[in-house]
Amino acid sequence: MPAPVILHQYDFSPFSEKVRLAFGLKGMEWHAVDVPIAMPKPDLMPLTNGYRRAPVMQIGADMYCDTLLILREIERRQPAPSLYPDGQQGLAHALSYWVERTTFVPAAALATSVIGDQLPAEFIEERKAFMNHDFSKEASLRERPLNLQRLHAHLSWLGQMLEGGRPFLLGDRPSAADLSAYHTLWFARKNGGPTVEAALPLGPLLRWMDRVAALGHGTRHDMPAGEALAVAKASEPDLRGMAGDEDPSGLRAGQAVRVSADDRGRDPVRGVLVGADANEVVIRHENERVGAVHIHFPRAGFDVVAD
Ligand SMILES: N[C@@H](CCC(=O)N[C@@H](CS)C(=O)NCC(=O)O)C(=O)O
Repeated sequence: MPAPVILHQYDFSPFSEKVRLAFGLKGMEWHAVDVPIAMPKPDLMPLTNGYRRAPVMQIGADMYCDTLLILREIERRQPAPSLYPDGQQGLAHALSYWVERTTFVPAAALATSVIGDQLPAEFIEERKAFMNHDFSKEASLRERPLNLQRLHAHLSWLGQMLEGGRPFLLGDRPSAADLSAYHTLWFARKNGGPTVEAALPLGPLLRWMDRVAALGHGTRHDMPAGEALAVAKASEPDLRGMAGDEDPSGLRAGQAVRVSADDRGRDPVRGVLVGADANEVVIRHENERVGAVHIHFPRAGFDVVAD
């Protein structure tokens, strides 16, 4: 029996919404393990050796970090319907990378300009350290004019892509680019309500947002964290061949390395390099709660150095 697809996620998380929609696009069955919205995350750490961001996809003893790679792996395991229709994988990746890096923080801060005072004080403090950003209501209100400015050009570019009645950003079919552009706006609207909706130039995007939302979330089952740990412990990492010598800086399989995100939360994840190519870096980690696991990162957005 194939190992279940498990997403370590929380419902409030916009990047998790992107993956939930990818399951919807593909009509997949998956299991949700609820992780806390801030550290500590004691049932995730044994699986990821320190990578704490949401979401993480687990299949057996393989952990896929970062939604860029998670979507690529979902596509590899279930190719149809495609997240990269008409051979547009490169374009979809590039658009996703641009749109998330430009819209995530301003969109989140617009939401917290409305709901910032409903979030636990510890969450606000934790995110200050983790993201170097103050998401308190007070600071978010003060920054609201700037955050509206920061989104303006990017949202107008999305509108231009949809001109002439094009249903999705890359054409007639939804792609990873749509999910990446959608989830930060979903978060801003859902939490910012009418105040944020009225302030953002969303008019040309509303029907497109409805189409993306209609993809749904596939078939979700909730799973306790302990069960996910047991699945990892009972599984062997996937040994599908990845080149051990394709790192452009000369790192080689078998070497101890540290992998860090190059934007927020740069705490390194340590392990032994299993393989690396232009798109992916895989390290091995062993822990008594889960045995041996492989932790996969996308190449883009992560730095890998010898430990
Ligand atoms: N580039 C990452 C970004 C993930 C991210 O920043 N996720 C947010 C939640 S939506 C997060 O992890 N925040 C800190 C946390 O949950 O501990 C991805 O595509 O997965």
